[in-house]
Amino acid sequence: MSKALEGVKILDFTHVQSGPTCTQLLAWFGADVIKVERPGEGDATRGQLRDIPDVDSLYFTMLNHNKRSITLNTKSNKGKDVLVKLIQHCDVLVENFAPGALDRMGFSWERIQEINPRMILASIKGFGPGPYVDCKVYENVAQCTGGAASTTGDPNGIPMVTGAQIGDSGTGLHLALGIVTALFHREKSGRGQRVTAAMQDAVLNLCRVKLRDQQRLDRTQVLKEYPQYPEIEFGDAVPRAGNASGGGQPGAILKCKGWQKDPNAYIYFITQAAVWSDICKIIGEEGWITNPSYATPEARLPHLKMIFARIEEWTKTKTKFEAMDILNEFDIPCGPILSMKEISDDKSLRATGTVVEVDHPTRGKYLTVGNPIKLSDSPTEVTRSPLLGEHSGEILSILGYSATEIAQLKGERVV
Ligand code: CAO
Repeated sequence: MSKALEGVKILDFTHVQSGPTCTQLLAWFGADVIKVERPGEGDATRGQLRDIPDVDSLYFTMLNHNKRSITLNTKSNKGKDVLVKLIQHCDVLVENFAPGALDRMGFSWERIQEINPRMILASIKGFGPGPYVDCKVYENVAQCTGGAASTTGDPNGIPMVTGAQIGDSGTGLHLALGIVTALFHREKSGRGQRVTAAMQDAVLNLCRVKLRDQQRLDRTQVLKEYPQYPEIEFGDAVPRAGNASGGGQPGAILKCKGWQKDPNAYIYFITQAAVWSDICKIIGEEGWITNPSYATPEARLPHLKMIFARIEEWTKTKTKFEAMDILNEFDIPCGPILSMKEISDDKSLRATGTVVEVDHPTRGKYLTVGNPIKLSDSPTEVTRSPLLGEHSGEILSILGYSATEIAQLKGERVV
């Protein structure tokens, strides 16, 4: 069975996390991803957070599956010649260098178009045009500047970043969509185009509901779904909402049986309006079904803390999985707080290929997150990440270099 992106050739100039997330997805959909790395050291993440000496780190292996690796010194003249051939050979160049690095290398967008007018140039930068356009950016900077940190965390605490890598992997996902859209457009136009995704923009896009709330706050000076309501006065900006959903379906994290010893013995519980009467019956508060102070979502808003405290009395008598089973019988939306340990052992995630075991020649077996996007006619098979420069010879020969020329380039440390 052919893969959805089979035949698409990606010149992968990405490093660290944001760009590699994008090209890994394209590789999973069947694109031939050729990762270009500096001779000797390669992507810095190969050596970061190592758990086994001299072996590619999990950080690298888990972001670079299904790719080929060529080493190339793109600042040498011979390296630039190889790069020109790679640009002619490929459909998309993806990069997340610091602003201006590609230009300094001598490969501006104008030059790339001259070499290959069908080429799509896809870039991730920290910021779009504006005062910070030249700044280098890592994950948490993007979370802070994209609005996530100011709206995340304890209502009385400092701004908080989240473990979900919305700045890096989130932007990589956005860029991947931009690339396939540009490829689709190229079918009609015959020309490549520039695709850019700024990390600040991607984070903000994922924080869309908070900009919604900012405007609701501006107009009404109150956010009744937030934990500050009704006791605390709102300021002029959307506050941190703790674990409240802050949306139309109030929710909270509640203790479950064993919470005193297990830091993850909790469940997220949503008091969806449609199942309010079932919730009341389960916790033994049938009177709330008709009591005007509790009967409607609007009436419940000032009492949410008390309501969740009462529901917690019930959840504390069940394990998070028992509570999940009981609540789901009544279609009450909820979810146990799963630890990474529990997720690694989850049989259904293994069965769907969302958690995959991969074998690596120097590392041995390890777990990774597979493709979360499932295509019925183009299933993903996760293969290991390449060793540094593992495919240099075969890629150079595809580009037309002879064995003697390849040996020479290797001897001169161009590759
Ligand atoms: N051959 C020769 N030189 C190479 C090369 C190769 N194969 N690959 C990269 N280089 C050079 C670049 O040309 C650049 O040289 P100049 O500074 O002389 O132009 C140099 O290596 C360093 O590149 P960089 O500035 O991108 O790398 P850095 O480690 O200093 O910064 C990062 C890293 C991530 C902060 C920066 O790349 C960045 O801001 N990227 C955009 C935003 C982004 O993606 N951030 C997410 C990172 S994941 O958390």
